Amino acid sequence: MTLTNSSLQTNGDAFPPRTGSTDPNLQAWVDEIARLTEPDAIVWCDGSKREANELSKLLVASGQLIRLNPEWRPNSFLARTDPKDVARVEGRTFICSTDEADAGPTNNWAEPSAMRAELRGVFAGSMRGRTMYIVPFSMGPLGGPISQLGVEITDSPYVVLNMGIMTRMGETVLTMIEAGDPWVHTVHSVGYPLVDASGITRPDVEWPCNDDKYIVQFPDTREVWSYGSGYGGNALLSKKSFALRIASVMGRDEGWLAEHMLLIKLISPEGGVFHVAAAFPSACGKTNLSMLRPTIPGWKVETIGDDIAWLRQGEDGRLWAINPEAGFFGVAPGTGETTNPTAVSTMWGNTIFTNVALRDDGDVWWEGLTDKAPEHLIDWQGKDWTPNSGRTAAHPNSRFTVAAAQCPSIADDWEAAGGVPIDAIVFGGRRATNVPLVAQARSWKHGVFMGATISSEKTAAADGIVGELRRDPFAMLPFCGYNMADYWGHWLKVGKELGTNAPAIFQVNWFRKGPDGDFIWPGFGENSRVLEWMIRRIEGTADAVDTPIGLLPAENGLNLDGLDLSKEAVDQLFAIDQTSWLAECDLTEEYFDKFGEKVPPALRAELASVRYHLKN
Ligand code: OXD
Ligand code: MN
Repeated sequence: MTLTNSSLQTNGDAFPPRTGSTDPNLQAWVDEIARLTEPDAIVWCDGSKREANELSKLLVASGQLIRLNPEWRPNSFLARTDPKDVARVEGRTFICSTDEADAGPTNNWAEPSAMRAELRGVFAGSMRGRTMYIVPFSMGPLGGPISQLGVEITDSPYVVLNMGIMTRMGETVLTMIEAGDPWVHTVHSVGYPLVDASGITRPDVEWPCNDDKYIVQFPDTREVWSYGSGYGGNALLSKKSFALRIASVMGRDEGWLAEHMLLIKLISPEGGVFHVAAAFPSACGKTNLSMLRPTIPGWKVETIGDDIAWLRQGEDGRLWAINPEAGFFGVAPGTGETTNPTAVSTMWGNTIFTNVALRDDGDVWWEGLTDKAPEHLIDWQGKDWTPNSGRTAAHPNSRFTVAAAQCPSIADDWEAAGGVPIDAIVFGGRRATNVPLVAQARSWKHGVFMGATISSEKTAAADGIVGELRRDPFAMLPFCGYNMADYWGHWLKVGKELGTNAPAIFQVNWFRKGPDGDFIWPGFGENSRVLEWMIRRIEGTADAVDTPIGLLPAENGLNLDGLDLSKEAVDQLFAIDQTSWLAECDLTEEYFDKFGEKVPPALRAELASVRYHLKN
């Protein structure tokens, strides 16, 4: 069965309420979790609009959601979290592979049976006084060849509402599971039971959570258990937990790739269509790039995904990709009328905002939405705020959850079941020094080396020594479900399979600074110039110069027409300083050494080649 609609939501009371499943495994699992967590009630979610409306009404009545003024923002809501539950908790995120070596030095590992015992302890009775929701979902278009199914059990109606936007959620998925499709098990509890073991009740709070948090992946059994947080990637288990951590392991075992990448379609002035997948660490403007408005005439960018891509070799031998998600869970601050007007239009309604500020007219605001802040707001913690308050009105990690289908730049075929063919893969970091605006990899292996060495300079003393490199290989550091060095090996293997069908690989850096400490490159819509160069390289119409670190645009190769950028500035954007690059190579060697024997020899060879060319 192939259905390609992003939303399974139907208007009416389309499905009679379920009391269970005919799939014995699913039913047994639900029974087991219910016995452990002792909820008051169990609801099987059908994904209908009626269900979403009822849940939002329930949350508004309990004070856990604020309905925004429907004149400005129809069917939209604001949630304010506990100040201790505002982001993903990497320190409490575990990869519980049977063998510790499979988690690798970049993940927290815990022995699976010991962790299961610990989880049984915290989950025991954790849903007392609450309703347990069974949320069936599909990652990717229903029935598509790259798609996968999952079920999340949660005691958070806020999570159910978000999952209804972020995934294809509902009854159809249950029928697919009952027809025998495989699925991933995920369990979530906010860890705030309303009744204790002796039967004493307590009232609910605006944002139930627990100081003790666990985000646990069991890659060998394809399971996720999350406890204590109701926030974002900690609680919407389809996203980082399934679509990256568990899916990366599925990809390793089955020969495909689950990546922290946006997906865009580029249309050239001649009508050529190209697809680009790009990996950037968190907070590097991924959503902005996925909705880019080119400044160069004749070019068009259409959105397919803003955060995650699943890539698999197609029957034609090329690499095809889908966005497994159905919505955006974007960072609000910095998303504004000038920086990303497309994202702002996407959120016209049907949006859940979390930890942004509330305007007096019942709409929302955050830093960067408009140049001028309103005179008065209620901040993300529910306190009065004015521009003189000396603190931000929205939390820096405040979010919007909105359906991708509402995005004005969404590509017509963004839900194509088989995905789109990938022409280029881009790796981006946030580097003040060394890394040029754009470089093309000489080969797939060189591209894997570029991905493995993505990094940013530490900027705050709290991060460590200022200027030291924070590594974020493939932008997957917190999201790779297995040993990072094995993951590099898997990428090399996929490249070998693709052979001459492999997409071109590029590295970009929008964040290089000049001697005055300012960013040299204007960024945003001007990044289209860099995309144009990549496409011209793929078409074979742009020249490049071979340098020790990759292929750079030839003199006048990058389209800078109409851009106020001096010759010195352009030179600084592409400067390769031998001394600092050799020093960086030493740091890369130290970094590789952390992974010991597992580092693929091909990557050590790439490092040796960069060093050799720098010296010769
Ligand atoms: C995200 C992240 O929330 O990468 O997407 O942190
Ligand atoms: Mn992300």
